[in-house]
Amino acid sequence: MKFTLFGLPKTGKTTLFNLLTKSSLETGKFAGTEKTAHIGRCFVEDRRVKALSNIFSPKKTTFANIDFSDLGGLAFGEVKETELLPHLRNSDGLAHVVRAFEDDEMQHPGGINPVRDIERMEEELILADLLVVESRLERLAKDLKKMKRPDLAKEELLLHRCREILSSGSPLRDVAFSEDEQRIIRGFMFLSRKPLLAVVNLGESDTARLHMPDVFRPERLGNSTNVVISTVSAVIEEEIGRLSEAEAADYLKAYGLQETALTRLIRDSYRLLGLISFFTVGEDEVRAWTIPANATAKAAAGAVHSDFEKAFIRAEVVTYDDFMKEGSLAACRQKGTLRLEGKEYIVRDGEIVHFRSGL
Ligand SMILES: Nc1nc2c(ncn2[C@@H]2O[C@H](COP(=O)(O)OP(=O)(O)OP(=O)(O)O)[C@@H](O)[C@H]2O)c(=O)[nH]1
Ligand SMILES: [Mg+2]
Repeated sequence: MKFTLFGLPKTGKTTLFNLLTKSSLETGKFAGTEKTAHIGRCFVEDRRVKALSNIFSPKKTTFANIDFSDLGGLAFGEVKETELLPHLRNSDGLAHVVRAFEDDEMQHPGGINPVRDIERMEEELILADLLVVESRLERLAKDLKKMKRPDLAKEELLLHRCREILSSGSPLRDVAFSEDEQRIIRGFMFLSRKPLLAVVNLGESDTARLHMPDVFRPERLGNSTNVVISTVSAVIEEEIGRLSEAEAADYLKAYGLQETALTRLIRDSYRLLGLISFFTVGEDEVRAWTIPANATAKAAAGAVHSDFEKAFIRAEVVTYDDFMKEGSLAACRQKGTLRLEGKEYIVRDGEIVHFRSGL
């Protein structure tokens, strides 16, 4: 699963990328914006995995992960034609990094105005998709003159519908397409159909607004669940990152926070992609696995190993909270909180699962 960080120049994309993926790419006020992309892996902080690891003392503890890529800054008007477009198209979700911090040494086009920037970037995504639709429709019209292929006619009809939506200024994100239509649509990798995370990068003294991301939600984005606004201050996160674990915990406590904005941001991206975690535990490894919400136990087994999916017999399942109450799988089995489930069972976030297979 991959998220792409993109946005106007000098909004803090690379700073955030470094924090998310523990990388050390160069950032700076005066560095030129390079038209390049970097990719890195981000581990999904999860206190539950840490707690399980404390109980099992396994040889290895593995967190879930999401990949992030960091693109060079894009000016308004550039998105539809940038050489970085394939990176945007190839990602599962888009993370638009929006500048809300002031800095006299770095100009921001039109002055700092995050709501306007989110809105304008949305227009850019819509426009980029509209151009794809137009050019495909032209091609289809030519082909359909030569031969009457029903599949092409169907595609044309569908693209006419997309054109209408996009030209009215709406994204494709929340449009309900049939399964058949979705198959056709998928190939176009439309930007305005991807889940959107607007990451508002706040100045270090702007901590009050860290708690109110929705003040940055433009009205025209409505209340789509496929758009999440997340606030962070990259500079504060950099400071926290320099502290020891104990100091960081004190810092959070002093501000009455449960977790850092960065941790929340990672969780927001996970949620936006419709992903959940389940855990496998043991002396060898405690591990979080990523599956789509609503995945069956059989599919979850497949995430661990394709052979488990094929030879699936049953899954033993217990919720994280029930497990923590008893402290061991044996005790949960005795209490009856460890359940036996079949292959159609829908695995829920935070469940500890043990697969029984015919291997
Ligand atoms: N004051 C302040 N400065 C920040 C913040 N986030 C980033 N910066 C600074 O802004 C400058 C640019 O940051 P980058 O992370 O390189 O920005 P970018 O969006 O990757 O820039 P381009 O790739 O050139 O578009 C650096 O000097 C950062 O330290 C912030 O939250 N507050
Ligand atoms: Mg950068």
